[in-house]
Amino acid sequence: MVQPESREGERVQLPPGQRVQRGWPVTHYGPVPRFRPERWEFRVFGATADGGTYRWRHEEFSALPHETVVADLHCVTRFSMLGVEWGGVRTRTLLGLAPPAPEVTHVMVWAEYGYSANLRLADFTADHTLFATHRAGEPLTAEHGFPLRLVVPHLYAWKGPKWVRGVEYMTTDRRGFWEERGYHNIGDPWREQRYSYQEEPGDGPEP
Ligand SMILES: Nc1nc2c(c(=O)[nH]1)N[C@H]1C(S)=C(S)[C@@H](COP(=O)(O)O)O[C@H]1N2
Ligand SMILES: [Mo]
Repeated sequence: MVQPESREGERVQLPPGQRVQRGWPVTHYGPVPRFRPERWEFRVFGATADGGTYRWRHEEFSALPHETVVADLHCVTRFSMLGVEWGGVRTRTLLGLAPPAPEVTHVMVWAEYGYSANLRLADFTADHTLFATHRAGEPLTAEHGFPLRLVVPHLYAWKGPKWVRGVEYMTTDRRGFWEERGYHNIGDPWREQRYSYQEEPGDGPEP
């Protein structure tokens, strides 16, 4: 295997225009929310198969099957972190517990203060996509998204809301927070899909 920090490794593992970041910077818009366990709930709503809304309190969510995923993180501001170990609940697990209606094509992932990110259903349900509660075996810190953040390793990291509170199943696409503010609707770092002006027909919702 190629050493991750060698030049060769960077060429192989880094999407175009990215560089490796050592340490773990904090990147987000707005303040860090305070976690209030008695008020916290995780909600799956919108076009569910049975039309109902699913809710988990914090202790219920914490009891869901826990898995580990090792993945890279690519921020659109051009830094990447390689080989981050995340622990949490895979989106596939959640999908099994809260099945979407057959017409669902996209999801909106919602976080505290109304932050949101839209994803194609296939990106949301990718094998390595998970709701992370831990990093390298330790609970997330407040500024990194405690108690819960979404990790979508194959897309730019703005597609993974920190302080996530719910998922909306959608039957059409709709732009999320950064997608409304000039960022690419899909956000694939390997194709360098950074900005909305790069979108091609079919990449985003009809204007
Ligand atoms: N709620 C929320 N989640 C967010 C953001 C944000 O502004 N708000 N920024 C995203 C961006 S652009 C990045 S690069 C990652 C950064 O995660 P980190 O601060 O843990 O490194 O969080 C993502 N999740
Ligand atoms: Mo980012």
